[in-house]
Amino acid sequence: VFGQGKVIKGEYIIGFSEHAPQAALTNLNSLNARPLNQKGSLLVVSPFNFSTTNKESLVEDYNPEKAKAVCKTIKKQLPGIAFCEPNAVLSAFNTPNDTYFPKQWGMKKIKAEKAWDIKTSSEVIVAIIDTGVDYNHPDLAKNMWHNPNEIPNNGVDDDGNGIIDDVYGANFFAGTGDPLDDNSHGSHVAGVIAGVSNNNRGIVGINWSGKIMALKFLNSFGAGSVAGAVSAIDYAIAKGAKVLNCSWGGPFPSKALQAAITRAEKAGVLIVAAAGNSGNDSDKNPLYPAAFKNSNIISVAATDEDDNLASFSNYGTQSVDIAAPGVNILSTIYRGYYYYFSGTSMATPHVAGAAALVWSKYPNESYSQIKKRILNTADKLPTLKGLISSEGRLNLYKALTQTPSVETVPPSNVESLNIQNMYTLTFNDAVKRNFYVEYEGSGKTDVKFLNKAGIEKFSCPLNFPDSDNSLKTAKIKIPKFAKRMKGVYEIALSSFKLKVAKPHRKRAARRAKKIRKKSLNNSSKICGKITLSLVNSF
Ligand SMILES: [Ca+2]
Ligand SMILES: [Ca+2]
Ligand SMILES: [Ca+2]
Repeated sequence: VFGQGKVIKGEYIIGFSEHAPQAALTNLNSLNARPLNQKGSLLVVSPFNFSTTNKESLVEDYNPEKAKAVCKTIKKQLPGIAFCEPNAVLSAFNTPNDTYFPKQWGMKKIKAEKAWDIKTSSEVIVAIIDTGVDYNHPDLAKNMWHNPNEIPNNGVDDDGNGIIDDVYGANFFAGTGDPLDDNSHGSHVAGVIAGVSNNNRGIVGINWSGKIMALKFLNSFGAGSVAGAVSAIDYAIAKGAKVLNCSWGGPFPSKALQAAITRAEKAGVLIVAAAGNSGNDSDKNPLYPAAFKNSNIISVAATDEDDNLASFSNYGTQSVDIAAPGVNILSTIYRGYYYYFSGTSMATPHVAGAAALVWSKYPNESYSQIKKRILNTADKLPTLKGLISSEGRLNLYKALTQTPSVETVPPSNVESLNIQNMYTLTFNDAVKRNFYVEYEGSGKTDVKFLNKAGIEKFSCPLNFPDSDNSLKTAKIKIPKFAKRMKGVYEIALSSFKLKVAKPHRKRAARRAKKIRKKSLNNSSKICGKITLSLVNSF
């Protein structure tokens, strides 16, 4: 019972592995259920008086025995159930702190000023899934996202998504289109990500201008449910958000929540999640969504002004990725005010804001490339050694300017990867994929896909159009039939030419020799830097 948290009384979430059979849909009414979501193969419903109210009296301790019994009853009436679980309670991870400091120390710590010499604005939509956002705040209003197909305040659901007048986002706690913050937590997060800057007032956000989508599912006490979080995540995906800030969580390993995270993963969306404020090892006492294994999650711990892990911050070499400033952070709160908050909730938007700024600089990259840029350029700190996987604290300037080498973090489904011309890829599933090559220099090549026996299955042309010194990304134009392939493949770059501006080093020459030896067509000179990365389609 312990460690599984609290649940909403009488509410259950049911998932179907296939589209819900008609019989099940008919039975929804008799169970007093409503569809929560219908995406792809998953239909989630919440039977038994689904309620958007969330008073303390409606919450109870999770009781596995009771849940098991209720789910057994539900399964009898609904065929085709993949899972059944209680609608678990999720909570904001903040620790309000009443000590004032004269400045935003966190921005200095992550080298934001140097980063702002290069880039200050982002076009990437960041969804703040939280207590809402004070969209009237003078330091936030200008940076709010606007739903392009919804006419404000006309009482009509213009874009036909089931929510009336959802202009800045939506409210999945009250079931309306108005995500106005009634707590401050979400507004504080919003200010760190994209507080309006250079306007002679208040604070500066990591993005001086940006697009904040406000999705409220936590109530005025900072509490909400999995059902609300799932709706918010699906809204964000549907409306084109690329980064989701999740400064909340809970101990219940919800399948419905993870399914929503997986839908985001498939849509190429990055989730930045707070590790939690219990001061625990999250590897042993996981909090979700931060501790889910999905490749699109960055889990964030909090550090203080002296680069120590905050006393309240969770850690974990398996489940926590990076640290960011999270103690005495000054930002916007509701009703137009400012205040200092502490928590992994405050560290998380530093990373989400960084992701938006970096992604705006490299708009053709995948979430995994952006994640890699952020994690691999973090400042390694002795205070974080052995505590979190990157052992580092966010460095915005380095994330924006440095390109991490590919050897350190190969894409998860690539079996082996080296900066030569041969790559072995294992595709265990038939998911649609795109391929990108990173390169310096310019030239042309053919990318050949070989099967295990070394027989060429197909070949794709690849152009490297630029000739300056910076790292570029080129998409490999893969024939349609090959986008959903299964099995083990080798990839070869043949007829490969690359002009390199820098003088050749010994290593590059050695590498070139090796590549020539292995190449299918060794007529060309090979040098320069080539990395291949595999990403899911988006
Ligand atoms: Ca609408
Ligand atoms: Ca409208
Ligand atoms: Ca300002």
